[in-house]
Amino acid sequence: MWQLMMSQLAPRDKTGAYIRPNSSFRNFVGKAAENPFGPATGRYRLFVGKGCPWAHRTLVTRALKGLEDAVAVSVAFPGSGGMWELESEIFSCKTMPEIYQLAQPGYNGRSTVPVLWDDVKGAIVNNESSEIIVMLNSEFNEFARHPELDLYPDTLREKIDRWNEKIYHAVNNGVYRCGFAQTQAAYDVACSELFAVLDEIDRALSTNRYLCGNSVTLADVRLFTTLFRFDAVYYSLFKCSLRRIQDYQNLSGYLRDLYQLPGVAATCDLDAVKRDYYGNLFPLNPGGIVPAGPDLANFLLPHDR
Ligand SMILES: N[C@@H](CCC(=O)N[C@@H](CS)C(=O)NCC(=O)O)C(=O)O
Repeated sequence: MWQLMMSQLAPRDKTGAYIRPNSSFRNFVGKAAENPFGPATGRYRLFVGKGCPWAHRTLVTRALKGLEDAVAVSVAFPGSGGMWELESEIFSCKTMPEIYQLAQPGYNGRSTVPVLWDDVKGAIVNNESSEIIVMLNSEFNEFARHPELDLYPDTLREKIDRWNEKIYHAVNNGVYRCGFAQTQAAYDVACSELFAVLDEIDRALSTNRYLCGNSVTLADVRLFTTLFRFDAVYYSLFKCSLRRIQDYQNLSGYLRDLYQLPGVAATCDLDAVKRDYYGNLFPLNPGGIVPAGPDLANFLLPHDR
């Protein structure tokens, strides 16, 4: 029964390792004359879930760039039947699957968040967080309160991309590879890769304030949303339990440093994170009981970075 439930929750390969499905809407907002998705204020919105680390990346980038007035947000929460339900009905839709059907009738992939949505065309621009944050960084500068902040500068791109590739596989998706592993062997591989890369990052952070030097980049944004959930959720629910982020000399302060950047804390909702994970991944936590700790005040301690 557990195998059956897990296979519905998490696609796997023949070794029992989790495989994340590809995102299917991959358009870009941009100024080119032939691009139907031109930059504008008040035209685009993000559909997000507060618990979701991928959606959280888009909220952090929107906050750091100061795009709160330019790009709207619609919040979804996990409803019955494992689908995202919208906090308030919009375009006559109550759920994310309905939003996907509105954009593409007959769509039969997964209805994930985040989604970058075009209110004018009634279309999904993109549902891949790593691409949405690149657009939010560079294509909305005329409407941003912090256009000068470049989270993906040309000079650092190679370095950022290198970290991103490593961190996506071992950490961002790595925690899911631990939690959704369906054999001991698949879990063992994912867990040792996860902690090898966390150890490597901790070493790099002993000489650098951020992953790529003294300024925050998209590599930090992408890592942050996984670290924020780590001790509260992944450590226990996903069995990522060799070490906590709090136990790392540099990663612990680095996490607090990012949390304390202007605008970031407002995007963080640990109660929603815990409720979403512990309450909705039935095969991993059948009773749905949400643990009490850890204390959110930890994030406000001095970061000493
Ligand atoms: N590749 C996507 C992944 C997004 C994703 O997996 N979102 C999860 C929530 S954390 C989701 O909406 N899952 C619903 C489902 O798979 O049906 C991205 O990074 O944007």
